[in-house]
Amino acid sequence: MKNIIITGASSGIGEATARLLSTKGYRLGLLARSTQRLEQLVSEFGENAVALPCDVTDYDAVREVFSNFISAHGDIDVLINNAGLGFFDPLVGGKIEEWHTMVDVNIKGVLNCIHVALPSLLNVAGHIVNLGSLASHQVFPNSGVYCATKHALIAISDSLRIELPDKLRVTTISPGSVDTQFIDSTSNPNMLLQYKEYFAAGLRPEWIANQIAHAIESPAGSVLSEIIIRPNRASK
Ligand code: NJP
Repeated sequence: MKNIIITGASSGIGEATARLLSTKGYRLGLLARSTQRLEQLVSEFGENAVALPCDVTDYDAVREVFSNFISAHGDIDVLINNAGLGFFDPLVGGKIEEWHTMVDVNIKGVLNCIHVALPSLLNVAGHIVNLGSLASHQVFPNSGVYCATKHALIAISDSLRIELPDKLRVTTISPGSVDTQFIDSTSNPNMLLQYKEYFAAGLRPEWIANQIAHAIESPAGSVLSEIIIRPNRASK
């Protein structure tokens, strides 16, 4: 049975991925800060899912939940770095706390999980799936810092792939807008008004989950290094 840790499993893309993978017989470690929500999902999925309540920005906490998981269940076969957030705002007048939070969660949080999981992943020639974005490839207005954090994920994914060929598989999934709670973090009311419907009319989280499962289940001698999935409309 493959062991898969999904960060940001309490809602949106992470939850949809957990739902799909739980039907496929994997053992899941579900990581997020919302302990209660994780417990609900675990009780729904049954004995092959465990809750890993944790903030990805807290390195010691990440180390503790990962090492507990490995002690109980063995090495990590797949790490899905999905936890992330974005605050929409123009750079002028942007809130420094929000900029710092995006860097802390989207970059440092991912690095914390990779640093802790890498030795275990390398024991089993495992797989890292990083949740990038169209904003990993393109810069959009009102989301400059978010775009910077998602550009960083491409560099992190590529450097893992370059340094560890045939020891690790690395996939970056880059979606356009997806209908999740993601946009609700935005504190600027004008931005919320501008983007709310736009995200609601975007991709379904289940469609991203399908691509993640497809990447994980691709033949071991191959790697889907980059998957870009866009809403089929003029603006993304
Ligand atoms: O968003 P949402 P998505 N420590 O808000 C968790 C990327 N993406 O599913 O801690 C640990 O439903 C949070 O859990 P909790 C996006 O950048 C999205 O859309 O309990 N976990 C929740 O489970 C992100 O990387 C769109 O609050 C933390 C999850 O993260 C990924 O997709 C487009 C945490 C967020 O779930 C999933 O986002 C795109 C922390 N410190 C890329 N902070 C889109 N939706 O349009 C947050 O291109 N979480």
